[in-house]
Amino acid sequence: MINGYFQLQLAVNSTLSEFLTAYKIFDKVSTYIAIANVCKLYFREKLEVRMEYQDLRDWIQIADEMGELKTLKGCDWNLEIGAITEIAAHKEDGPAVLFEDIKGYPKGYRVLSNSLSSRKRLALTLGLPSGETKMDFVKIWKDNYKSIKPVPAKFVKKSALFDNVYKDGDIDMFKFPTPLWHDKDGGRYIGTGSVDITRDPDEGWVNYGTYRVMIHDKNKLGFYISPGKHGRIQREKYAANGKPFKIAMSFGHDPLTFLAGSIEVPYGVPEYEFIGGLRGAPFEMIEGEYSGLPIPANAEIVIEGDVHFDNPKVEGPFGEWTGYYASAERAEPWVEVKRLYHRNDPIILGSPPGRPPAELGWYRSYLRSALIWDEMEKAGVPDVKGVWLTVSGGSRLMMCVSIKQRYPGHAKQAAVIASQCHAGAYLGRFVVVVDDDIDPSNTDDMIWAMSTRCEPEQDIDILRRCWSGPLDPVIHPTKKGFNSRAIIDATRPYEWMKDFPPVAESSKEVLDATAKKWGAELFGTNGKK
Ligand SMILES: Cc1cc2nc3c(=O)[nH]c(=O)nc-3n(C[C@H](O)[C@H](O)[C@H](O)COP(=O)(O)O)c2cc1C
Ligand SMILES: [Mn+2]
Repeated sequence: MINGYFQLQLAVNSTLSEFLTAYKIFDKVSTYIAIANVCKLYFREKLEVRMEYQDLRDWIQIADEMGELKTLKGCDWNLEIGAITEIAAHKEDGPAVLFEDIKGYPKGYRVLSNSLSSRKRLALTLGLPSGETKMDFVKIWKDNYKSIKPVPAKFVKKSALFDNVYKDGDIDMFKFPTPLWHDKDGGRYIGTGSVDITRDPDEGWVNYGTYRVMIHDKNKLGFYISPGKHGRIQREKYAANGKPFKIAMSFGHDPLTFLAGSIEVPYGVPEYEFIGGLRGAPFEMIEGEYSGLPIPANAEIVIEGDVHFDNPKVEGPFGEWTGYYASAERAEPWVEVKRLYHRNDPIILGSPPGRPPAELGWYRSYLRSALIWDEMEKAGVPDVKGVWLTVSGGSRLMMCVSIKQRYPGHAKQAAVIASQCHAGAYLGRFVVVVDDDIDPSNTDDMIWAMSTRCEPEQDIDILRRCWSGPLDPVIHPTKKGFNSRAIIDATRPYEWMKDFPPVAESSKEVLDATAKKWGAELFGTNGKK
C-alpha cells in the first residue's frame, strides 16, 4: 500500500502520467483508487470538510489514513498503557495510540488514547481546517463557535451497542482492559474520555458530562463531579428530593462526544444538541431500557444503573490536570450497575489527566483560548491579536494575550479582562500581555518579551482573592477556594513605544525569502515550524 502523504507529494509535484509511471499503476481500478486517495487527503488538508465519521471506528480509520495514529499490540493494562499514553501526550502533535491484543484480554478488546492531542486530529474531529499555525486554529474555532446553534437529537431503533447485553448478576465491569493509568491512582478508571448521562429532575433536560469513573467491583462504579458542574447540580437535586436517581455512562464513542462532554456547554443545553449544531445534523440516540436516558447510538460500551447516596465509597486519588493529586480521596456516591451493553470488539476511549503536557491540555488550549478571545472582544477590548493558554499550565494557569496597543492603559485593560472573563477566571495564575509582534503560542517569544519589555516594579500587579478550588496544588488544604493572579505587562511602555530600541533581527521579507531558498537544505522543510 502506497503511503498516502507520499502519494500526495507525488501528485502535487508531478504530472499525472509521471505519477502513474512512478508507481507502474496500469490497471484502471488501482489507478482510480490511488487518485481518489490523493484527492481525499488533499481536500481534507486544504478545505473545510464537515464530519466524515459516524462513529469511533470511522474516526480511527481516518486518523490512521492521515498518519495520525499508532497501533501497539501486546501492552499491559497495568501501568504500561498509561505510561505510553503519557509519553505520546508529552510530545507536541504526538500520535493517537490504539492498543490492541491487551495482555489478559480477548483479542478484539481495545483502548484508544490521545485522540485529541494533535491539531490535525482536533480539526478532523470538529470538521474544520487545521490552519498553518496554532493561532490560525484558535481563530478558526473562535469564528465557528459563534455560529453553533443547538440542533435537536434524533432517536433511532437499532444500534450495534446491543450486540452484547448483560443484566444485574451477569455484569462484570472487569471484562474490559481498563487501564491502571498511574501508579498512585486509587483504582482502575474506565471513565476518562467518557460521559456521564443524567437528567435534571426538575427541569427535565439531559446533561452529558466528562466526570471520571472508577471501578469499585464487578457491578459498582465510583464517580467524581466537582462542585458547580452540571451533573453535580442535578445530583444534588436528587439527593435533596429523595427521588430515585438513574444514570447512564458511555465509556467509548467518537471523540466529538467526549469533547462536548468536557467543555463548557452552557447550563440547560444538552451537549448532544451542541454536537448536532457542530455536525450540522441531529445526533443519533437510543433510549436506555432501564433508565429511559438517551444513549449515543454510536457508543461502544454503555452502562445504566442506580446512584446510591448511602454508604458512600472512597473515590480517588486520581491524577489531575494540574499534574498533581490535589483533591486526594473522599467518600462519594456510587453507581450500582443494572445493565451493561457493548459492541463486539469494544473500544474504551481513554484520556487520563496528569502532569502536563497531557491530551486535555492540548485540545482545551485551542478551544478555551478562542473563548477568552471572544469574551475579550465582547467586553470591548479592541485589537486583540491572539490568546494562548500554555499547555504546560494545564491550559488554565498561564495565559498570554497579544494586542496592538492603541492607548494608555490598553494593556492593563486587556490583562484584567482576560484574567476575569468567564472562560479565563477559574484557577488561573499568570496573565502576560505582549505586543502584536509576539506570537502568544510561542513560549520563547513570550519569555523574551517578559524578559525585555517588563520592568517588574512597574509592570506586575497582583489581583487577590480570585476564583480557585480544591484542585489548586499550591493553596494549603485548609485555605482552598481563593487564589491570586499576577498580571504581567510585557508590552513596550506605551508612552515611549516609538523610541523603544529596535529589534535586532533580519526583516520578515528577508527571513521569508531566505527560508524559501535555503530552508529545505538546512532542515528538510520550508524552514518554518
Ligand atoms: C479527561 C477529563 C477528565 C475530567 N474529569 C473530571 C472529573 O472527574 N470531575 C469533574 O467535575 N470534571 C472533570 N472534567 C472537567 C469537566 O468535564 C468539564 O468541566 C465539563 O465542562 C463538565 O461538563 P458540564 O459543563 O456539563 O458540567 C474532566 C475533563 C477532562 C477533559
Ligand atoms: Mn453541561
